[in-house]
Amino acid sequence: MEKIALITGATSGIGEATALKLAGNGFDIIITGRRQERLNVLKNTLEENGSHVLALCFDVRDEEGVNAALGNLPPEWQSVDVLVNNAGLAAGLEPVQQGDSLDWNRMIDTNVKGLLYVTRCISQGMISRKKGHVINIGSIAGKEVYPNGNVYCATKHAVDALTKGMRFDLLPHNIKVTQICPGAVETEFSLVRFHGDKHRADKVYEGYECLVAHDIAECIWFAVSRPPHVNINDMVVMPTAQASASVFHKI
Ligand code: NDP
Ligand code: 8X3
Repeated sequence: MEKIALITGATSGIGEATALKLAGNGFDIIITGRRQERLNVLKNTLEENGSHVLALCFDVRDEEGVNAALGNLPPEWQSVDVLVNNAGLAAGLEPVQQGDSLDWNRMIDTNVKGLLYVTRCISQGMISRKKGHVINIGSIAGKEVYPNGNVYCATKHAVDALTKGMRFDLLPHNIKVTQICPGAVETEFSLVRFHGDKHRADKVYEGYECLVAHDIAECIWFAVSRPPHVNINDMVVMPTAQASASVFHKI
């Protein structure tokens, strides 16, 4: 087997682009997500290009499901070199006094607890092999707070804190920990945030050149491809036309 990368949330956007990028650079890939049909399509594409692929369909919010899927990997897939904690979402964009607790729970359970469940499972093997690389997909929303971003921003601030915490905990085990924090990337992110309202989602990306998922995949590859003694701690990556979460130069 080549080196192995496990990417959560590979059925769309940044995760899918990262699977393609790492596979193109010789990695065998474990792809995960909840949409089995999309996993099948991506697995076929990667295999046609010569990669070995394991597709695992589970919800990162389900602690038992995560443990069942990742705690019992087939022997040839157990030596995960790179974990990309990418699965995540925003749900809603309302002031906190109008917030929907279903949205809050989805974000907290996915972006924070899901990331923890997956990391605990996969880091065990990295610790016993004394090598590995955990890459957390944070956000500009983990560096600043914007109006109505409340709970999503809180979850990404949590990812920022967890990244720093993991770096301490995994330091004695020779495991790298990196955070990549994108600004606006055109994916299914806004469609999910606005509960399927395509018109509202499209507006987020109008009037300027936003990032695309491949731009972030390239940053992930840069971090992954550094020599063993170099760790990229944190990368904040924005469209040229974006200065902060809510300030854009739109034409
Ligand atoms: P997409 O909506 O395109 O992709 C999200 C991915 O996460 C999908 O593959 C989805 O798979 C997966 N996912 C969501 N919930 C779960 C769950 N409960 N269990 C398992 N998988 C899940 O959005 P992006 O690619 O943009 O988002 C990827 C990451 O990047 C997220 O963490 C997001 O917060 C972050 N980010 C995005 C930015 C942007 O502007 N797009 C900017 C900054 C950060 P499925 O539905 O099949 O389960
Ligand atoms: C996604 C970017 O600005 O919508 O994390 O929070 S933002």
